[in-house]
Amino acid sequence: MTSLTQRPEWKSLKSHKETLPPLKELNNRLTLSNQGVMLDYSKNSVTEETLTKLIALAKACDLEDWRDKMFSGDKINNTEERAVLHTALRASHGLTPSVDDTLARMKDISAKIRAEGKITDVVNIGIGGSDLGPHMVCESLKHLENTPRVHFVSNVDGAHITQTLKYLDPKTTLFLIASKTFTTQETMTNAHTARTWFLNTCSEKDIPEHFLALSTNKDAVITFGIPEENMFPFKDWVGGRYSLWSSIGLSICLSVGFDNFRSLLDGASAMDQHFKTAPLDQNMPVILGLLGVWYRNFWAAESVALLPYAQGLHRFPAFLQQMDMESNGKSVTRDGQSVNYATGPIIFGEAGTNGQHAFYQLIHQGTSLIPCDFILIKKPYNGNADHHKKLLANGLAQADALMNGQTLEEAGSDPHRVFEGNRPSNTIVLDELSPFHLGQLIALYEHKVFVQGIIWGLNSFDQPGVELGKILANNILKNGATTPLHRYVLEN
Ligand code: G6Q
Repeated sequence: MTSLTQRPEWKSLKSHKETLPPLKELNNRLTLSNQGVMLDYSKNSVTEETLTKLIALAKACDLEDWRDKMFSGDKINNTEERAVLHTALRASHGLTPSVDDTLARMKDISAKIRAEGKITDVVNIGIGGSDLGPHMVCESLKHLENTPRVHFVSNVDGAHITQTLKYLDPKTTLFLIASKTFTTQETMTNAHTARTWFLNTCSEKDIPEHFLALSTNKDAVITFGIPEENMFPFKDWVGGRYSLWSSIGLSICLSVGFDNFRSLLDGASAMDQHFKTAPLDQNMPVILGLLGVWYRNFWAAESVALLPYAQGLHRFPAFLQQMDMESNGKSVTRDGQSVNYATGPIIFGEAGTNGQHAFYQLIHQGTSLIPCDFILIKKPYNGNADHHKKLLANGLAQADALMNGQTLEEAGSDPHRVFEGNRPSNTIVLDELSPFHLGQLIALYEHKVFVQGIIWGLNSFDQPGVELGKILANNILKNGATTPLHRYVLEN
């Protein structure tokens, strides 16, 4: 395989960059849309020619071929020898019988629990992919009718579970032990603590009514004491950070009802269809991904700010941090060769307008180029039109300010008030914060990350970088302190 930086398409982008006029002189009008999700990418340092060259790079990297391999279940996660088929979880009914069966069970149990009203609180115990996705979605859809209440416990810090359980009643609490492997230290520790707390008031025979397992590991679930009929399985081709679409999403069904969960899946499926069928130059995830490569590799941008102007989406940056950084934070290619180019950027963000009063200073006037994604919701979802207008005006204004800046003259000759401008951003607009549009948004970013992984030649579906620390933590637990710092911290 030709090395990425040796490709003529790469070299041509490099020289092309030097010929570009400043962003604020470009007057781009670039938009794409799909079923109520609109991407405005006008405020980017690109011309039609840049986009053509980026598409040529994608073609040279066989993007379409890799995309088709993913959808058809080839084992593209080569280091773990697994297919990558989260898209099959949200495809229309009848495609995969095991998926349909689990979905039917999720529908039944969520309808029953919501109708009976005996369970007031659901506690999802999971971490990483078994926490971030469902947590983010439940927060995003809080404006819908959401009973029972859902809580998420992830950290092994005992404070997390203790503070969560403090005001709960074991008799009306349902625990979801969400773990693909059912061996994760944090989750199993919290699950055992939850069980002990529960048994202080209730008895073993009550466990089936209060503990469900969302997992692939039947033996471990049964050993823990949860009967098989309380287990909601999924397959090994569902990666942790792509698992909210599987039974790991049961907290979502319980919180907002199965119909809304189905609508979330349908939205993601609509974006899958778009990704699969739209020509590359009209394909939202492809364009977003290529713009990311453009800034990361040709403008040396080290980070990307994700700025949702919606309080509901306040966990979206955290969710996407895992999605992007765990997938593409790698420095060897699929075949184990070291890369000589930059790969995944640092993702950070905060719900607008809070971020404006915190770190936007650096984005506007700092010395780093930080491409931004603004996410706006057209329709107020909180019933308060006045607040919503202000929210949207702020988001739009920030993007304008980043691009246009403020000259010394406009700043009244005060150099502290000069904004150089020419700072790029995308604006993604959802018609509403509905489950369908949220599903589309999540899938849009999943595929964006996929596109970038393909260009960089990475396996975006493993996460070996998180293993070493886990092993060392277990060694410390087993062998005790071995360095002065260990002793200082561990020995009282
Ligand atoms: C995600 C990762 C990781 C995983 C957690 C939890 O892609 O694989 O974040 O989700 O480590 O794993 P379990 O679900 O197995 O507990």
